[in-house]
Amino acid sequence: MRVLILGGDGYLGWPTAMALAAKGHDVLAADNYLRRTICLETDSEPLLPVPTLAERAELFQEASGSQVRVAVGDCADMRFMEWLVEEHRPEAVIHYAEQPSAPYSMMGFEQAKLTLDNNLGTTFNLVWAVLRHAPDCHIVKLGTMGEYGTPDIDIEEGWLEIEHKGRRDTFLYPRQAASLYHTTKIQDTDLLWFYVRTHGLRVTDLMQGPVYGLSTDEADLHPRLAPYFNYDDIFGTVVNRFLVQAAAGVPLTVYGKGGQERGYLNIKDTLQCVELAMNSPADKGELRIFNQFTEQFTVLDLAERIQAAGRLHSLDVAVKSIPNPRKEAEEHYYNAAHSGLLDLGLKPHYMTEDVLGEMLERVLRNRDRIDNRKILPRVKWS
Ligand code: USQ
Repeated sequence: MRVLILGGDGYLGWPTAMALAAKGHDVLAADNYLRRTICLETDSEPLLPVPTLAERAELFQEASGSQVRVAVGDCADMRFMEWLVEEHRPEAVIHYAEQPSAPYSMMGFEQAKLTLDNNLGTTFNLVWAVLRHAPDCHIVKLGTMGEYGTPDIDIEEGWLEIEHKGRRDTFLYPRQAASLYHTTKIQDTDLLWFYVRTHGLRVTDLMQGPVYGLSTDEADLHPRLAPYFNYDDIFGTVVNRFLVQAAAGVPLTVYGKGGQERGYLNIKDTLQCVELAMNSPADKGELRIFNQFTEQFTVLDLAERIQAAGRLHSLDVAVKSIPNPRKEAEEHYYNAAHSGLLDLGLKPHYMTEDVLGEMLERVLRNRDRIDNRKILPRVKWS
């Protein structure tokens, strides 16, 4: 398939590009290096240095014999987006090109505005570029479980049937996010749903939970092909942060009571899910929604698991509750459906002690790169 990956330099974008190219797809990966820019601005550089897209593509070709074509530009600029779609005529677009950090989006006006303009601008441009130049193309959009928030009822996969005054209808599941970033994802879904209804687009919206991991089949081919592994408070997701904290001998930073429950997945499963969605496209005029995670944990569950993985390496890992910089429920009901991707054939990589132990070993080998100043939260929600 001809596949266009927007946000092809990111934590998930680059591993996806390699995985699809290795399977024989014709992959073009586009990115404007926004994450690199924000990492520099906020002093949030990743644990392992990340070569440029052109260097990564060259390294990958040498290591695997497969090719990823790369393009550097801004998808929020319609001229660039139209060029990408006209040039590549994709059969599938994987859309990761968003500012993905909840804390960054809550820093202040400038950061909130950038997040809003970038995320909605890119999705809007993609809709129009596809309508004009590749109307049959399947858009696979990365959404987030955070769109649903933490309601006191079961979370369904995207849709909810409502009975009201004796009549029934089906609507998008109610969404109420806890950051401006997550709110832009809700708005993305609404935009896509509008153009699916009115213009017959075919879209899959993947509601993904927090991802962990730095090993994929292709990333493991060469140390410099590793994903963008952040452990700071802006871009680091909680499991990756805790592993680095364990390696650094710093107490794990549990925000508040630690009862915040989410659905998590291994980066290897992100790659599987995207490919499964791509290989069985949504119909024209269909917005298909999957909840993309494999296991639910509270923050305290995660801390305990990482303590146990630490013991494998003779590390005495401490856990410390610190005041929660976010506004979020710290104890709540959470039960989210997630059978759609399993039905398509997803074979989960679960968070076993061995998986965490291997990650910790890799982090320990790079322990001298850890900058302890990046660990404590710097952004408060208000
Ligand atoms: N947390 C801690 N301690 C930490 C870091 C986080 O207790 O040191 C807590 C947070 O308060 C939150 C949970 O762990 O309750 C998850 O936080 P996170 O930073 O791993 O994830 P989040 O900010 O929600 O965002 C990440 C990605 C985002 C993606 C989202 C999926 O950055 O792009 O959309 O995970 S979800 O959380 O399901 O919305």
